[in-house]
Amino acid sequence: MRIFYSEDHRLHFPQAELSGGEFVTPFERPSRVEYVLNRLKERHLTDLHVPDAVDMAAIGALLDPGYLTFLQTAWEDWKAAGMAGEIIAANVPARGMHMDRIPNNIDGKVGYYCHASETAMTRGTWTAALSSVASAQSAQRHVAAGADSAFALCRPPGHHATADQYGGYCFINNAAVAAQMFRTSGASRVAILDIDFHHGNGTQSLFYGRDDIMFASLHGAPQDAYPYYLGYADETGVGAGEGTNLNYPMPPGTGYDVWSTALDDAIAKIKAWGADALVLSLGVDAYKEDPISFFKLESDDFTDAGRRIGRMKLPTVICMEGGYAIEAVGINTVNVLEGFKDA
Ligand code: Q9C
Ligand code: ZN
Repeated sequence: MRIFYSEDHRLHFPQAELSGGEFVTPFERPSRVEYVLNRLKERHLTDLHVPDAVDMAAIGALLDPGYLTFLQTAWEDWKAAGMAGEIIAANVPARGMHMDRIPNNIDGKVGYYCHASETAMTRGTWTAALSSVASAQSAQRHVAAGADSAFALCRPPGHHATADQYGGYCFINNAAVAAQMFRTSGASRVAILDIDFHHGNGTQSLFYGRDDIMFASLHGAPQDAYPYYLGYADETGVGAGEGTNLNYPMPPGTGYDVWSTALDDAIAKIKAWGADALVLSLGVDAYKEDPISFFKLESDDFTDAGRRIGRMKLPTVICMEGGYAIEAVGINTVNVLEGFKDA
């Protein structure tokens, strides 16, 4: 399996994440990737490739141009305004306020384009986010050209990012861009399966009204887990997209029995719908030791999950999302890839 990966992810490493009322070292940190790379090497998965140059047009086809300009210029504007620290949203347009008027002031702009203030931006965030989506794009092109699968070792992750908002450690929705590129390269029906612990609110929102891209997500129930305000089971799509959004929210303490039943249901529905390509949003934060999540998957369960997904026998792009029990992130991620390959 070809693996796409860029060192430029290192350029995104804010000093701080707002967590529990204090600033901590971000859970989403560069060393996560080191653990995955080391484990890939241990398991002789060494077909590593630097991604091709980013295809901005393919990103612009899906995301808001004003948002992309904002991401590109935010650091410069923030510094020009005399801000001493990293970019952190301190205000957002809340209930009863204008949702569609973009402030000129950078502090106002940041809140307009952000939905969760735990996520800081720093000097290299834009370059890192572009390198991450470039890996997803190269993986998609490789699969569209005939490979069974490819792994994009994306960092920063993407599934919480919408057309015009960052948050949840995500800036550009890598999996969504890959799915849209599958449509452009000839697939009629593309499914995105999201097994990250957190609901993929960004991916859901991007395709909610569309019948050509199905989204299925297994995640911590929004009553109990970030992103809190989306991810309920009754969110099934709208208009033409009705029936092509599948949410499997699950409560604290959920283990592999219940989780794998949801996975099998999602897989059966994707197959029945007739997907001809798959994008897997691969977070491994459903692991029992994850510091910010509450499912109880064991490392071996990830191998089994990979096998079940591999049995779909669909051309598949696998995009890295979350996973914060850093010592185990490599093992769990590679377990999914190995299960997938051996299916
Ligand atoms: N005190 C992904 O897994 N909330 N994003 C963190 C920590 C945000 C997770 C709370 C979690 C975002 C890609
Ligand atoms: Zn997650």
